[in-house]
Amino acid sequence: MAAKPPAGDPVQDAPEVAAPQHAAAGLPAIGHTLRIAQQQMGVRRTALTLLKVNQKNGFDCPGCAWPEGDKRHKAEFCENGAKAVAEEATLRRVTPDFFAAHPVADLATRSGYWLGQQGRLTQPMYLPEGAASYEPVTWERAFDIIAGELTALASPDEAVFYTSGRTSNEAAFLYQLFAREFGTNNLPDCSNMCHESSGSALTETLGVGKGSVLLDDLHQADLIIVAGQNPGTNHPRMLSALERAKAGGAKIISINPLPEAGLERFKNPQTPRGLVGGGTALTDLFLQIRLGGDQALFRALNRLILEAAETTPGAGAVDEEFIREHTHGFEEFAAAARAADWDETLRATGLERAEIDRALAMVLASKRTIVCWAMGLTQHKHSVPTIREVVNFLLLRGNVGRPGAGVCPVRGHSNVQGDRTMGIFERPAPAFLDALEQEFGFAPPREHGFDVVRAIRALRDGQAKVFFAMGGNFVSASPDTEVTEAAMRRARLTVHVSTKLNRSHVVTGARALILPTLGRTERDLQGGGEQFITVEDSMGMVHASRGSLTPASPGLLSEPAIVARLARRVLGAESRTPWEEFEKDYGTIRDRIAAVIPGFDDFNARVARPGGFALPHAPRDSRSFPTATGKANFTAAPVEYPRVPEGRLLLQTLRSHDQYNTTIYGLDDRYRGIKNGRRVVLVHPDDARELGLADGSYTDLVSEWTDGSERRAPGFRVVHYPTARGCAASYYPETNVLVPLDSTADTSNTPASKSVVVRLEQAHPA
Ligand SMILES: Nc1nc2c(c(=O)[nH]1)N[C@H]1C(S)=C(S)[C@@H](COP(=O)(O)OP(=O)(O)OC[C@H]3O[C@@H](n4cnc5c(=O)[nH]c(N)nc54)[C@H](O)[C@@H]3O)O[C@H]1N2
Ligand SMILES: Nc1nc2c(c(=O)[nH]1)N[C@H]1C(S)=C(S)[C@@H](COP(=O)(O)OP(=O)(O)OC[C@H]3O[C@@H](n4cnc5c(=O)[nH]c(N)nc54)[C@H](O)[C@@H]3O)O[C@H]1N2
Ligand SMILES: [Mo]
Repeated sequence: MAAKPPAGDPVQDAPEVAAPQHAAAGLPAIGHTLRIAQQQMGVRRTALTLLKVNQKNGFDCPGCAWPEGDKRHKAEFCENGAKAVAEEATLRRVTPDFFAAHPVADLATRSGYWLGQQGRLTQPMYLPEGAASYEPVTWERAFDIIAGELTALASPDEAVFYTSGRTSNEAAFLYQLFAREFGTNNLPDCSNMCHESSGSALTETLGVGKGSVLLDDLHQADLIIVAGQNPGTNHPRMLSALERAKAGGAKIISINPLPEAGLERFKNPQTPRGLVGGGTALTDLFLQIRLGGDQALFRALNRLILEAAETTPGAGAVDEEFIREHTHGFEEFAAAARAADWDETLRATGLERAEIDRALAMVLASKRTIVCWAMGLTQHKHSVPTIREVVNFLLLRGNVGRPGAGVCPVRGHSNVQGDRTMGIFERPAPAFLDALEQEFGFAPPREHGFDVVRAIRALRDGQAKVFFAMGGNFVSASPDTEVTEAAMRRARLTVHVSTKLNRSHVVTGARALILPTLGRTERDLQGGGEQFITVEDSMGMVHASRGSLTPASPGLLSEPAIVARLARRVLGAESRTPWEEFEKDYGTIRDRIAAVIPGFDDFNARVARPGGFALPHAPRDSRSFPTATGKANFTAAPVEYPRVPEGRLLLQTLRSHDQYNTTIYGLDDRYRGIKNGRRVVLVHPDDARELGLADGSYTDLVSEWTDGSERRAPGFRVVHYPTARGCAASYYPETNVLVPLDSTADTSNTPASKSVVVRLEQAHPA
């Protein structure tokens, strides 16, 4: 029973709508966890597997990148982590017979949900040019095919090597090493679509593109601002940290166009009060901001803080000593902040002055402030200046580099931060390349490579011909689905190292390969014995992860083994890198990581300690800032916010409670009151009335881009919902078709998935 996927395509999208909820987790979360887990794994495997999640001797949850505390619960996972585990540890299998029964043309008509529900991939599969179906292929032959295409390229820069953020440190390090020995920096990754804006803004202002707080800082904070993030769904374990902070007296401000249930109230399933009582109210002040209004809001707060310092000097509204000793650019910033315009602020944010004054009072009362954020801040045209304004806000009161304070970009994929640390980056720092050259004795390419958006353009224009993906689901995760799919179809060869079937396997180049791999939950046995891998969480903690389940199929190879064998086959005798040794014993990879990457000295010894170790972070550890000026930089960008023409709405594309990015677990979004369907658009009742959109009616979403082009996603059920005025929300990836490829954030080039100008067009029956 458990191992059987649904027979037909189950996506009968027929949304049913109830009132949104006002609290997250509690008993229902446990019920949902067990139901989904048992459907995929059966009862025994569910119990065995879930007890290993995030334990010191277990595996790192393949869900989000939220850190584990030092004291762990017996069940250190959440409902959505359990769903992620169940997806991977499922007993369902995709065999060669499955591919024989389903030609690619058939698979291309299936939903992403259906494809994912078929189970784990079991064997390498090959789609020859012009063939209708994938056929089984040996690993040897698969590597021959890839090597043939790669060595036939006119330049190594005609190949693209994508990474999704689940890849281990060991696999990521080998993968970038292989790409660079082959001769290219074309290493786009999911980060380009995710926290790239955070990385860009933080590197420039603080000198380190990562968060500056540890878990204990959250517990010690006086004020935590959560902006553009929905932790109840996407980082549920963060709610425990917020609950603990509240118990210590912290206040919480949430800034969001949507009233997200998880931020309103948390019923901690680990405590009796959370199971049967009312739980803990989390948010003290909810600022229901318009999409893209955050830069204006933080600019206004900065103006008010400066004014408070002037009207009551000596009261410590700004941290003068910190500003003097550790920062650069204050005067220019202060002039820009003092000039903040109230009319513009209120227009951009949709807030009232009194609400901003209430926030100010809480800010001034706090000695230790943390700002947490995720995609609501990173996926706009002006995301980089927005995050820089958040940094200005924290610098003003000295809230960087002291306990209980700092920047906290909350990462998505469980090892997306580690992958970047390992060198998965299309614009590597010269110092990193120097270290690589020194250690491995080859000259790495110095020219910058393609990020995600540039890779799509290169494929579209025929400049890139081979696309290789280490995990992920590139065609569904990327913007402008039609453009991206057409670009992919132009490739000579597309290769995906994957655990599960997805749309990227059926929208292929002339030839295609699927290389099935081990997941986090599985035992990894190599020549040198049982191996473990390492990951880095959102707070820069590095620790080991060990799978314990028998692999889904004997036909799988681990990611490090795949890269090592491919490298040997492609690079041949020319490479002096000991690929074979790396494959046998991952400890030898860690020794090389220690030699190349700062902060990893004694890597093997330190990662053997339960709980792992923290990477150094200069601003956090010593208030030193490795920026161009040697100080923390204030910046003074003009305030921007999206302008929406009459009769249009600004659409954000976000996650439901039942999905992991492009992996759909189910068709419900419980906290938002939506069941049994994903094609919904949430619209404020007053906007809906003005636009003549009855609740329950159906509409097409038509995006309008500045070059006059239009994109359409048909058939969405209108849901009257308490979002901010002028704003709408729909799920990703169904709406990626609406996001123009050229609509990206300045500097970071991240697709602006949270600000799409749309017209809602209803079919009027004749
Ligand atoms: N279960 C589960 N966990 C996940 C994922 C998943 O898909 N499922 N994905 C993982 C990944 S890769 C990532 S990056 C994270 C994503 O984590 P989130 O960033 O929480 O994910 P989104 O669903 O995109 O939600 C964006 C939130 O920001 C708000 N928002 C949108 N625009 C704005 C804005 O302009 N201003 C403000 N202030 N708020 C705004 C939205 O209303 C929403 O609450 O989660 C990770 N964890
Ligand atoms: N419109 C819109 N688009 C977005 C976003 C948005 O908010 N709105 N968010 C963006 C963000 S934040 C991100 S991070 C990207 C996500 O982009 P990706 O990371 O590319 O996409 P995922 O859906 O996480 O990838 C899922 C696939 O990964 C494979 N997989 C799972 N586990 C493993 C493993 O252990 N090893 C290997 N090799 N493969 C594995 C499975 O085959 C699965 O089908 O999407 C981006 N796209
Ligand atoms: Mo992400």
